[in-house]
Amino acid sequence: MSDLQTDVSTSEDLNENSVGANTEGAGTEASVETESAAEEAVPFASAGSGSEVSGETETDVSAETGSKTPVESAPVTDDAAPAVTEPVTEMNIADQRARVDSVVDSLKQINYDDDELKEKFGKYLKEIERYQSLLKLLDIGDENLAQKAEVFLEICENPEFEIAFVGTIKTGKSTLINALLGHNYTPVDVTPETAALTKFRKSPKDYVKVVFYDRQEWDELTRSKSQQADTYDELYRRLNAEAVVDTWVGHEPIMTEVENLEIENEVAKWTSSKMPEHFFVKEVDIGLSTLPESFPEQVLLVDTPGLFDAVTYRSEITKKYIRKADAVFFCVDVQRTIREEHEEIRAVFENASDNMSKVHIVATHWDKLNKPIIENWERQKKFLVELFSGRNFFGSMELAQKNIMHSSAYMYNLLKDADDNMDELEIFCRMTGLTERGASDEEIKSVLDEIKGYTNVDKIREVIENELLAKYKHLLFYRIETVYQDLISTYRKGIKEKREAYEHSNQ
Ligand SMILES: Nc1nc2c(ncn2[C@@H]2O[C@H](COP(=O)(O)OP(=O)(O)O)[C@@H](O)[C@H]2O)c(=O)[nH]1
Ligand SMILES: [Mg+2]
Repeated sequence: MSDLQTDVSTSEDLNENSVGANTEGAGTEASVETESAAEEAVPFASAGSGSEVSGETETDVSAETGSKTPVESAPVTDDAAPAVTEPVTEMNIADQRARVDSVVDSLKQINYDDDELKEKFGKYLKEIERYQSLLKLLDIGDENLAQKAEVFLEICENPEFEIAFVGTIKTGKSTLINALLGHNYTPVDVTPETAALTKFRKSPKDYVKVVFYDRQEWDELTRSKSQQADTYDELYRRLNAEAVVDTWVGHEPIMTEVENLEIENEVAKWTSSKMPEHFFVKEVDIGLSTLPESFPEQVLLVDTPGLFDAVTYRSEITKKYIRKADAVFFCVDVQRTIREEHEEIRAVFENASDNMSKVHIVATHWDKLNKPIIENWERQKKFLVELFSGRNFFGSMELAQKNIMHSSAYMYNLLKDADDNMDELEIFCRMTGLTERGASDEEIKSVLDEIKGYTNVDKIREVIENELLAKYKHLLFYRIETVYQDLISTYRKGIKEKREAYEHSNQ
């Protein structure tokens, strides 16, 4: 991995006494476990109000375009279809067709509690069925079509709006999510071996649900281990994980209702690299009763495992996930970005080509810059804006300027228990010139609000509230629409090719 960033101070330049120099591993110590912290936290207090959301929905549904698909243009020719042009065997065709049929069948089973969604999907379903019958008449089928139908099905089954936090391991994704949620629900500073997707959602009751790999996924994962997976292998041996592989691989998901303040312990039970179980956990789903009423239940905040895992299958899960996320907060270390990250960021933008503004780049560990407040963030931001304003990224300086943000979730969390963290806060204040050397606790306390503003966490929460939560239905429908249109155009293409082949053979 090569450091592309040369513009700002490296960690060696940092003052020995700087906060950054001694925070590595300090996250867990700083974790907030007291009741008062949970009470104090007001996560997403002003999340998009219900009325706003339904307002969005109305306009959005009227933007319906699915029904305009000109089915008439498709040739409902006679049944006797000649041999298929693609190199697909008859078995294959039957197979694909059965898959798409089962997609359509499953679509019919879905119970939507939202009338508008129901109506919209009802229309889509009819359209897809029409195409399906055409395909049957014309004897058409291919892998591509089946895949697209499955993508569509997946979204229909789970019309959820997912906000993914992604990045290299230890860039502070978990710390940031905890800060945004106002409490430490997941352990930070986990080793790279802990590699489960963690999803947070609003729920009437607090719960932790653990999902395990199935046998096929597990076999693929094991096969995908790269040469660098020594640490993984060693830990696997040390924890004697092989002894429990048959217990957990393919195990039914385990759902446990817990007290809100017990969530972190429950999650650690399954994801801590001290336990053999963590190897087999694919996903952790956390329900939070503490999110405000206005936080839509269909919106998920998702903490993803590090992107560059020696177990390729695990990074692949993350990458796939990012590509389908509705919004992405890509966390990079404020001091350096690496080439692999750039490539992944580019891939994120490729997938967001319909709406680049759904992507945010968060430069974490802002407090570790030598002079974060005074000058280095401005310089670093300029560097990042130039790097990511090009065609493959934000596409404009304005959007890059707006969507590249810094954060210091670690400092933000320290502030919640300021009394217990005066020493570290004093170092930060001195380093940044907020207070003089030897400042009293009172003086330090007088600048805590200022520091909170600098950590930028409230700003990031505001962005989530105003740009995502308030508009999620609109954005979600848009995605469904896009996938649907893609599926329909694949149907049409298949039919067109068939017609051409048919006409050709009749000439
Ligand atoms: N100084 C500082 N440390 C941070 C910051 N964010 C996270 N950390 C620390 O970086 C380490 C990794 O953080 P974590 O959230 O587990 O990273 P993840 O692997 O991306 O989820 C922990 O020790 C955190 O306390 C930050 O903004 N500033
Ligand atoms: Mg993490």
